[in-house]
Amino acid sequence: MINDLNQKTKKSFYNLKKCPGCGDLAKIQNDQKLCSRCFRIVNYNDFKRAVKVIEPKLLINSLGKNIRCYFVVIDIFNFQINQIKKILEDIDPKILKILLLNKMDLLEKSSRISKFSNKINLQLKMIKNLKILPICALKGDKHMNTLANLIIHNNRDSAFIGLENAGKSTIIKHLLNQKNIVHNLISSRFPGTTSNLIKFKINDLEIIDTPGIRDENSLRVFADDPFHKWWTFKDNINPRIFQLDGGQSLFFGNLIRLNFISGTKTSFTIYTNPNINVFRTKTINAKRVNERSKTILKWPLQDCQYVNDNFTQTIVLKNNLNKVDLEISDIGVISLISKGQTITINSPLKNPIKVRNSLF
Ligand SMILES: Nc1nc2c(ncn2[C@@H]2O[C@H](COP(=O)(O)OP(=O)(O)OP(=O)(O)O)[C@@H](O)[C@H]2O)c(=O)[nH]1
Ligand SMILES: [Mg+2]
Repeated sequence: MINDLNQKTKKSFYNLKKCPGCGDLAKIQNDQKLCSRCFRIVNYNDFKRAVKVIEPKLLINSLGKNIRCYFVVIDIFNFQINQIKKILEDIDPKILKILLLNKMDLLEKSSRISKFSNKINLQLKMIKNLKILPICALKGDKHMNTLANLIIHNNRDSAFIGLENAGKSTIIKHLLNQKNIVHNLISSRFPGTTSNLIKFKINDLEIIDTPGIRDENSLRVFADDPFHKWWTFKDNINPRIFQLDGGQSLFFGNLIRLNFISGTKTSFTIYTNPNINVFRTKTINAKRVNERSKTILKWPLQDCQYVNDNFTQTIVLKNNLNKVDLEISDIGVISLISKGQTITINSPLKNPIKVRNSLF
């Protein structure tokens, strides 16, 4: 009898339903709108990462045949071009794809926007049915209005896909707010906020938010919890320039170290999170640097005094004087002129850095 009563009370107290914040099937208290995970993100800025890892191809297949347009969202300072190319290639070539270059507000000069989108267009010219649109979801700008018009004008059911934290949910929230559509969708600075598909209707068109694709080269996964709040930021990224000679190293906090092994004096232009401390030292002193800079190096790994030397990636650049970018997931981009230099990178991952033709 008591057991029966307990079960009845439990049943009426909790209901298993799809959380409108993250899309997860979760136990939600009857007097609450969100699951406990979303509630904690919204109210306490406290986060538990979803454990599911999503394969891009499986995600695209799971969206069904009704989708006639894919919005592929990227954070302009946090993507690797080959990874995006691969996602775009996984989509049926006959279907329209719109690449949304999000977080344009982080560029220090708005005049650079068209240069950036033209260059990315050139690098993705082999992808059929692709359009490119720079946007800033957070501030909403004329490009966001173009996006809203595009959705209505296209008259196609659409899905937003992309890496974790690229801004998919922020974009959809903005579109829903613009149309005065009531919703409880959440976005946050933590990667993996959305954990399942969430469907909305805008003017009878279906719009789907999806969980982010996890980046296999993500360096942020190694950061200790208290430092996650430093990872996203709302300031412009002002490039930091370092002139390096062979035999010098650059630390990015205590997470990675770039060593300039050989080559002529080179200018390294670094586009990275303003919270990341970048500093230079002689490579031979690199291991001792923690003695001098204990406080600088206590980020973003609490108990690690200097960059872990477990893995060393070696990059030998071509001697063709082209401008190239080193893409470093979760850290940003380093631009330099390719003059046959040899560079090594120490980090907790085997091969975290990829080289592309420069977008800057
Ligand atoms: N500076 C800037 N930040 C943005 C912009 N759009 C989104 N963000 C921030 O990026 C972070 C991630 O946004 P979300 O919308 O949750 O990203 P998501 O792609 O839905 O992430 P997942 O659900 O994890 O896949 C949040 O801190 C947003 O405030 C933008 O245009 N500019
Ligand atoms: Mg999301």
